[in-house]
Amino acid sequence: MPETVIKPRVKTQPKTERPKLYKVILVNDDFTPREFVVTVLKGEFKLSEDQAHRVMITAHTRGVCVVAVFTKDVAETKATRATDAGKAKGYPLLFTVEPEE
Ligand code: NFA
Repeated sequence: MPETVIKPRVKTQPKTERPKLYKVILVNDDFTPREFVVTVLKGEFKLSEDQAHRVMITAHTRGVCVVAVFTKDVAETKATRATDAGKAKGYPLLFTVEPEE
């Protein structure tokens, strides 16, 4: 009687493409009012009052703070809109974008 040959089933991992993520960074300055920074963080990044205040204070004391990560397009759009909100009021408020490691 011929022996039974068991064929190993090798599972191939389905490849899921993950988009690169980009950090939006809040940069401190000496002129933009704290409350305005909080308002922009809540409006543009949908942070709660609490989260927005923490991010603002972190940037204020350390110089910069990561606000959130997004795909490239979304990060750039939000950083630009948030920076423009400050510009419209004559503030030097700045949000930058950098790739995540
Ligand atoms: N440093 C600003 C102030 O004391 C507040 C601020 C925080 C501005 C974070 C920009 C970013 N009014």
